[in-house]
Amino acid sequence: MTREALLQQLAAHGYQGRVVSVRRLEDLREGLDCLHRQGQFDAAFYRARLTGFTFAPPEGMPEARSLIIVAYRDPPVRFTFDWRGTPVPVMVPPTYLHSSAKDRAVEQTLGQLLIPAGYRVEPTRVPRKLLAVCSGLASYGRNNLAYVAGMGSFHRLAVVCSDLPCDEDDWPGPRMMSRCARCEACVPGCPAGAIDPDRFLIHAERCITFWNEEPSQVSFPAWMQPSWHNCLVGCMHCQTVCPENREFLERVQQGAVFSEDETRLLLQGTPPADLPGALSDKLRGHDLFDVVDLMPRNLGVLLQQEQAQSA
Ligand code: B12
Ligand code: SF4
Ligand code: SF4
Repeated sequence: MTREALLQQLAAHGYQGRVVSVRRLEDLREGLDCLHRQGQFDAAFYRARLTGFTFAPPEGMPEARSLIIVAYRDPPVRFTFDWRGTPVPVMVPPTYLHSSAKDRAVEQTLGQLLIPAGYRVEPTRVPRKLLAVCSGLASYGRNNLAYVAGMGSFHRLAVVCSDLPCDEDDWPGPRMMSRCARCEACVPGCPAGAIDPDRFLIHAERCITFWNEEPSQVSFPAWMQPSWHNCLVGCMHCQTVCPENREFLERVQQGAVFSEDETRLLLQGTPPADLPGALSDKLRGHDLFDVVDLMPRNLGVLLQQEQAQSA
């Protein structure tokens, strides 16, 4: 199996991918370390979100030769929560729902292609955007998201290590989308001011996502205006204003509808074990079970906004 043959087979499954040498793990480490040494990261953000990467081959695969990065389409999902007589649409952005199962499907496809040829694959935890961009699979938007041709930013990235040989690779390095040279829409599009016109790196500690992914006992900071919230978890402002995503914006999947009684139970923070069976099944089926504990805060602020607007 050659790299070219593998990428062709991935394309037949609707995936886009790149294969680079495992030595690139060092480049990825240096990419982050360099910014850290320059003091570009908020200390609490760095500790919480950027210290869990692995920049060595997986323990079970010391002979790893390559990193394989794959992008697959992943649309946003619109749920409906009935509240005070009104059906309120609530978005969940790409990458959150069924992500483990979808990543496993990528790993299985890679296994089916590589194992018969005598190679192995193992998942690994690396900075995925940096790898996608530096390998030439994606480009950075000014909003710091990775954009893939034909997918915009509405995709998810999966990475595995393999012993598939890859001594020579393409590594164009970090680059920004050409459209961003003549556009700044995401700068005012981010209500939190996380996208700084004077530096490329966003201020992650101001990103709404950084806060609404935190456990429910963490309150939103006082400077964060309730009207800025727009998703059950995560945020889509800088992706929806982006002209590069225009053709993908309508490709929204319909999620479940939650009745007024179900919405009330979720807002009240009912412990998952005490939820009625039908509601638990609905949440599990839509992969929302893991965000149930965030709902009193995250859904609460969205429904309050809806009410304030309709008053
Ligand atoms: C930490 C993290 C966050 C943090 C910090 C985000 C950030 N921009 O760093 C928080 C919680 C805020 C966050 C938010 C979001 N995230 Co996030 N996040 C991650 C995580 C775990 C690591 C990202 C990382 O390495 N950050 C560190 C920074 C330094 O890396 P970087 O952004 O690539 O920065 C590089 C460039 O800036 C470059 N660089 C520096 N200077 C310059 C100058 C120029 C000109 C150029 C071109 C480049 C360049 O160097 C930096 C690296 O050294 C990854 C998962 C993973 N394993 O990779 C998901 C991930 C990146 N996030 C993802 C998503 C979807 C989001 C959100 C859109 C969530 C949402 N849907 O609501 C928001 C978007 C926020 C934003 N505008 O970036 C996706 C990416 C999807 C995509 N299309 O890019 C990932 C891959 C996770 C996933 N579930 O698939 N996230
Ligand atoms: S995800 Fe939201 S808060 Fe974060 S940078 Fe984009 S618009 Fe700003
Ligand atoms: S909104 Fe404009 S500047 Fe921002 S990422 Fe999209 S194209 Fe680039």
